[in-house]
Amino acid sequence: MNKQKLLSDAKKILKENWRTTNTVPSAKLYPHQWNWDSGFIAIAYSNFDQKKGQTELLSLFQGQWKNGMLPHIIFRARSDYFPNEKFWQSKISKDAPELETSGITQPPMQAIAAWHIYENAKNKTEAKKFLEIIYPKIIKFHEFLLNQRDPEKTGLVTIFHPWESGLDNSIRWDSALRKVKPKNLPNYKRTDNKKVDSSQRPSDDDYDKYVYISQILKKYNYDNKKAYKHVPFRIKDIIFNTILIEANYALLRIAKVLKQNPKKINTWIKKSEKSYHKYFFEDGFYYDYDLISKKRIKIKTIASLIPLYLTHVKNKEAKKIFENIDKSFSCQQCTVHFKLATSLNVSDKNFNPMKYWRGPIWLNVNWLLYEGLKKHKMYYEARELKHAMLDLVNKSGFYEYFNPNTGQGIGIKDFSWSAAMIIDLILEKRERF
Ligand code: 2M8
Repeated sequence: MNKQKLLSDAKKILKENWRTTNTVPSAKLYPHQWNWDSGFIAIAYSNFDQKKGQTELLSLFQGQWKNGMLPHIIFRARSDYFPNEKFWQSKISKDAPELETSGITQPPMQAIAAWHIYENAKNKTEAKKFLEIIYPKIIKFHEFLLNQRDPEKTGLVTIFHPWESGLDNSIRWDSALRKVKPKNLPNYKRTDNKKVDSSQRPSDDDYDKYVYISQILKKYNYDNKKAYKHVPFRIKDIIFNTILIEANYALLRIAKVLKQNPKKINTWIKKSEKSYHKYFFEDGFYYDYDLISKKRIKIKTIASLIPLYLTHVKNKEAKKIFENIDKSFSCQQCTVHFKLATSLNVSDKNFNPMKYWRGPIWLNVNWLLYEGLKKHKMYYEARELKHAMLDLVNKSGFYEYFNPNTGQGIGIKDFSWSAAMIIDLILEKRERF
């Protein structure tokens, strides 16, 4: 494998997807700024372009709402993407910012990315200035999440929409969505399924439900308190909350650099960690918790593996979680054995190697597992996973997701976070093998 060529191809993709202050996930399919994508992308920049990394993250906060929410999309350009700014109508909320945004959020990668920027910075003075600006904004976002999005007062965030999970049509949401019965839907036209083979994208039924849940949030002008009882999708999501806890650990490190009082952050971490096991753990596995049915969603998906990324999980427990990748996630019958975690356990009857978050391999979540393996000192396994990711992209290109049976790249090509993860894997200085 020619790593230098892979690296320069990856950088070229980020360069082509750069738009003045931020990077779009894909020029064709996702031509705006996305919340957690910008986090992964900023991590890549932290390795070779400190300034761009800082700008990427700061530009995201231009879309921050007055109540602290960081929206999942900031609309900066005209495009035919659906749902667009006219659909979201963010201005119906008293908290909306000047920029046009969506009305929901996504997993909070920003503190983690900001810490990568500081850690990798050539110019530490600049990086510290950047931390000074971004720290209160991130605190405000986490405050929003832990105050307004945790009415159950558990220390764990409740997501209101499958899009907030980032794993939109994951099979984890099927049982909750089955009970959602859309009515009075507005006329809308999907464009995503014209740009990518429609059989790979979420179904029209899924989209009706996504639109319907958004309509309910709009009905209450995005007032979380008022919408809470009416929104038909309320989930304690493992991936979202795992990222939040680790983001709070990153905030602690930032607070130390800035000599800020860490008391509030410590309290958040303690509370979240206390509830984590209680809500998510059953029969040796981690599952999301559905607040409406009051049950865990007992399907083994990539989400069950993500606790590996947690600092507070013991090394022994992390080992057990990782063994499951080998047992049920990486594809045993595949023509190419990539040993990467699939988005759904391969023996599930609904496993589909081609359909969006219902089977294919995604690089961002595998990168989280890779970071988790290092945290828990499983360096050999981490190295294997890293090489599998590099190998896959080297053979198949910078696609959005990959068929685990063949390694074929699917979804959109020249996808920013796939390029970003490869850049970080090649350039990271954190490797301690
Ligand atoms: C996908 O989600 C968007 C909606 O937010 C879509 O399908 O239109 C997801 O993979 C999500 O995690 C990601 O942030 C977004 C942009 O890459 O695309």
